[in-house]
Amino acid sequence: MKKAFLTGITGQDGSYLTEFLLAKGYEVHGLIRRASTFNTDRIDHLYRDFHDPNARLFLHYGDLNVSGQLMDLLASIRPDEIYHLGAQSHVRVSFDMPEYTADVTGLGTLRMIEAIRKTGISTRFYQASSSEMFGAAPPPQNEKTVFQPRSPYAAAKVFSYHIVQNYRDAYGLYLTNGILFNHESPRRGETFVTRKITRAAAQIKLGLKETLYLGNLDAKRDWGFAGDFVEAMWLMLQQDRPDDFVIATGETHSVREFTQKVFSKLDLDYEKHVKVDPRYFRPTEVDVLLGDASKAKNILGWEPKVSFDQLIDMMIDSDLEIARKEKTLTDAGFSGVGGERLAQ
Ligand code: NAP
Ligand code: G4F
Repeated sequence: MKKAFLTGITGQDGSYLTEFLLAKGYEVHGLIRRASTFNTDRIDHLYRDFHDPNARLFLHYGDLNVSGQLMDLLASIRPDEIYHLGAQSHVRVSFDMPEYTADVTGLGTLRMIEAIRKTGISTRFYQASSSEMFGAAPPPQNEKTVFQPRSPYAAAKVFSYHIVQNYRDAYGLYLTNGILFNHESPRRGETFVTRKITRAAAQIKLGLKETLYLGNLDAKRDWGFAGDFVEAMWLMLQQDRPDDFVIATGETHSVREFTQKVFSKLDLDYEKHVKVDPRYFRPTEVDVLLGDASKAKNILGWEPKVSFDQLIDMMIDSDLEIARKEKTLTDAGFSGVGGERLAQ
């Protein structure tokens, strides 16, 4: 039985990848941070009590800013494949917490690959690189496009990308960069724009909320489905030699277009409910991301399966279900829908 070790297992991608690997027969180990409340919602449906002899999913406490423990975990688990997904992954937040972002999102990668080098284990490593690294580079972007990072998050990811390449060349380790364009799902964090929109639109539809505050509506992104993208991560580690791949849909849409589509699918007029609040603007913005994933198509045989419209429908359906439950509770006087906590 192959063993995989995932950082970021509690995140959006971690949950889809865990499902995928368990279905392929892997034993899966995941790094989680200790929190005062459980933060395993996205993987709870996959978890079996570890006393069960058939359990194949195991969680371990740790943090990307503590290197010794990462080393101990790798030495004891000895995974065949490592998927390094853990990161402070919010671009807007990286302007509020630049040093923390550089530490976790940048140095965290170095700590992981140093742990591989120092323990001497034989393993394959996937680095969650990002289209955000392209920044101001004109579209379409591919593996040959020169990075022009526009945020502390992007700068940290560029560091990780290069240190992965350097360790590959210097020490002959199997380390791969997947440069993934934005990918979304019903499990997307609620402060990323797509989920923020589908979540609020569903609440507005059910009368739980009146207004959605957004930032820059003109930014364009190449949005795919997270479930499709995790398959590409796995395919990358099945190749004979490590390499770097762009994963994208090859379509781009503006935040305005996404918003309008979501609201109109719910028979709502977005102009009546959406207000622009400059607090959501970023000090520097990435205007257009549009990926060219032809290398992945040729070498990995990877192509996206879920279309832009199907992705939106999937997210609306799920958020309507959540909003219906909230309405039941609100009508019974148990809770209300809270307001915005921070500008994200
Ligand atoms: P996500 O939902 O924000 O998940 C991030 C994960 O990292 C969570 O499990 C989080 O744990 C963990 N984490 C954060 N800080 C940590 C720390 N100090 N120590 C250990 N774990 C830590 O992100 P995602 O959307 O799944 O993305 C996965 C990876 O791909 C990230 O590296 C992201 O930057 C990158 N990426 C994402 C996209 C995209 O569109 N989704 C595109 C390109 C690249 P908690 O649950 O405890 O917070
Ligand atoms: O959904 P977003 O926050 O995603 P962003 O910044 O593109 O980053 C995501 O994708 C990257 C891949 O390119 C990942 F590496 C990263 O980890 C993350 O998953 O914002 C998308 C766009 C931006 O241009 C932003 O300015 O939407 C715009 N936007 C407009 N109003 C907003 C809002 N973004 C957020 N989060 N909240 C708003 O109210």
